[in-house]
Amino acid sequence: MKELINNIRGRHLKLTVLGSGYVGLPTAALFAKAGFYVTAIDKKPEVVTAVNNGASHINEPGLCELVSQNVKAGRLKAKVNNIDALKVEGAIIISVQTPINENKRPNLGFLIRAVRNIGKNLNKGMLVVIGSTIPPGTMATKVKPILESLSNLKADEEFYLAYVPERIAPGKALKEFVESPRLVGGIGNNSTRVAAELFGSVCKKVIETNAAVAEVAKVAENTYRDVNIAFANELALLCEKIGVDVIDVVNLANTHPRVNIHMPGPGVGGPCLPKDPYLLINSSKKIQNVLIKTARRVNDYMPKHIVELTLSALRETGKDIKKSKIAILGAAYKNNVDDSRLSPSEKVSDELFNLCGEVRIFDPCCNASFRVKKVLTLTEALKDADCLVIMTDHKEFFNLDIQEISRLMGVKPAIVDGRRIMNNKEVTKYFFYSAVGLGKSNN
Ligand code: SAJ
Repeated sequence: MKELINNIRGRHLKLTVLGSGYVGLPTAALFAKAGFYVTAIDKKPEVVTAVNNGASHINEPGLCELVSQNVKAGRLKAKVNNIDALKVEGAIIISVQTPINENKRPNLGFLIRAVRNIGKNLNKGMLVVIGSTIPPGTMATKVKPILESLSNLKADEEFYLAYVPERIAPGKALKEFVESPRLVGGIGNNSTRVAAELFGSVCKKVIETNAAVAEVAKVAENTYRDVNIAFANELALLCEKIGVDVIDVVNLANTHPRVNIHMPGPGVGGPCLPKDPYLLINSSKKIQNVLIKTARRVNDYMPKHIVELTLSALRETGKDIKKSKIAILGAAYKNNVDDSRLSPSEKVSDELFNLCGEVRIFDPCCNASFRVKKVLTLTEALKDADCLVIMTDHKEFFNLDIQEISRLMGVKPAIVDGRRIMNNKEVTKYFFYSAVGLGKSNN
């Protein structure tokens, strides 16, 4: 253990990061920046080629520069995933995807395959870190026994094993990797110590715990956010019926020192929040998990609500739905990212595509267009459109020129604001305006 810690302190430790995606590549690049010799492994040859050419396949602020600098300095290289690439020494951080299947059950196939391959090549004194989000209990019941039985080595004594969940949000990955306190949960005290030493060389603050607690804490964080957003969304639906604006309500309620209601919106997307609550509840079949499941249902309903608001806006403005032209702003699952994974915009685009005459989508950050027509400018999106549907709050969509938009759109234009980025008073002068949580006042 002393030798491993000295190797970390002296930056002699060889580090491998398995999975070079949204989390793995920033991880590899930041450890290389801290002075380690890092090999990033990925199953996609094009990702490996890009990294070895000093580029990043992910659009993350600062990442391309960081990859380029460290490849040039000889501290970062990439390899295609195969059994030879996994014959590693030093430490390995596993950052592969852990999705859910159609039945909302965790699919740990990628992780277990990786753990098996590492187990077959594990050497005495190595550190194995799991960074992927996992269902509670996975370290003790799956990862540890697989590694021990395939290597014939004892965890926490002959090799070290820790769960160190990531906490980075796309768009702020590099900053959050360094600045967010990092949970380090070893399978035993030695493993916690060694992993804390490694992550402490890049992260400003590490919090030592054990693997079992870290597993639950990680999925609890994302489930808390999902449940909070579901509450905001349900409040929004209520405010529409009551006749008040949910934004006023949330802002006022949040002046209470112990209240922090999140923002309602057109649904919850991305690679984590729609999935992680299921990783948490799948860990026990004995409990009904009514709250967490209901929150998921509320958030999953929101894209449907946006479609209903759109259809009702078209009716109110006297349009024939089947002939109507719709302009959708935003394909990304959240603001200022190019990521469309599980984006609520996909569900809205698909439904409107089935119901309306023509649907176009414009997103200055993200290439996805789902089943609908992608346009490259706002003007193209708006031309003669009957309804503008705002799905993502990219900075480019703030301060739109309302008069110019109304001039470009068809007669009696409508706006459905899923992100509450429009100024209610100004927009209603030119448009039929409806928005998530905006109740029409009776007084
Ligand atoms: N959203 C709302 N209202 C809000 C906040 C978010 O509707 O008030 C929506 C967003 O528009 C988006 C979805 O929720 O569609 C998820 O966005 P997000 O910003 O909450 O989260 P992610 O998926 O980008 O990143 C989350 C983060 N977790 C928490 O904030 C607790 C991040 O720190 C994690 O590292 C990441 O999940 C992960 O990988 O687990």
